[in-house]
Amino acid sequence: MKTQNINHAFLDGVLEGKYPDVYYHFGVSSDDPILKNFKDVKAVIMCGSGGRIIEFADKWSKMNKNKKIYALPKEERFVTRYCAGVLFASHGMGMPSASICLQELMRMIFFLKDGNLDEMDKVFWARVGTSGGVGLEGGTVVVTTDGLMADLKPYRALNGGLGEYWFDGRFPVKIAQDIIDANCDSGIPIAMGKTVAGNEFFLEQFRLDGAVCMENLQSKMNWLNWIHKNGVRNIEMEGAMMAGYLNHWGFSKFAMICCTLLNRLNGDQVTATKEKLHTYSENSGVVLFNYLKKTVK
Ligand code: R2B
Ligand code: URA
Repeated sequence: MKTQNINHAFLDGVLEGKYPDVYYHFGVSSDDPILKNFKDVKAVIMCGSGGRIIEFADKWSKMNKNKKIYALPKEERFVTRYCAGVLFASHGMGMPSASICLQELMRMIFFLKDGNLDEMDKVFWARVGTSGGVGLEGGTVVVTTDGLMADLKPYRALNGGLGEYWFDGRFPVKIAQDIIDANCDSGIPIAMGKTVAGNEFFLEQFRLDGAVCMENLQSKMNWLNWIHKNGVRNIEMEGAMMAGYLNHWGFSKFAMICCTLLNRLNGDQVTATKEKLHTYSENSGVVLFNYLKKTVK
């Protein structure tokens, strides 16, 4: 791994057996025997919805000779499945929720790989999700190159002195390109580009259809045109944090694959039919699995 901002002060004691690590939101601790089955994990796949995680794990099991699917018992926060080297976990909506999921999963990977940096770095991370397209019609899949906040700066969080920690929002471009290459025959429209993570579906995505609306058509279009001009191709709610935290530890293999549900240059409401929305979200799953089957053996 390139950098090593790993929280050794806490995590080394877990490896030394001084105390277990409690992955509270997943309902397990590092000393739970179920985790022994996850040791061979090669990829961690996250998406917003728990139902989708169950579908992904079923699909992956079918692609791998019906290998056994393990479930973590607590599902009121995140739904988790493990099958054939892949850990699937839902993260809910938005960075506050997804950051809890990601932090506990990073700690879990550290424990599962005994803190071995080379083994940890072999793990591939992905978020698969939905998004609003910027200049792209619904159904296009965007593979992200940079995860930015609505001001086109990377993810930040307040520090103890109430200044800010800044994180690196870049996604490894080689992985993004490999994902696109693995899908050149899929027939699915795919684009590569920057992605904005809004801290809100309505306000920080500058919609005019929220219960609370602070924008007008002109300020919304100014923002959309500005981000488009700067290479942003879609808007979602987690990617800037995800890249920031994975870069912080120095992971080198991660990606975000999001289908677009609408073109935000043409409106705010998600009006596609249920069938269309299903196809759109299937698209991002197909793009992921075409890559996984080539890389996770
Ligand atoms: C995409 O879709 C969700 C909001 O509808 C959010 O989690 C995201 O990033
Ligand atoms: N998810 C988002 O966060 N924004 C959209 O416009 C669509 C899906």
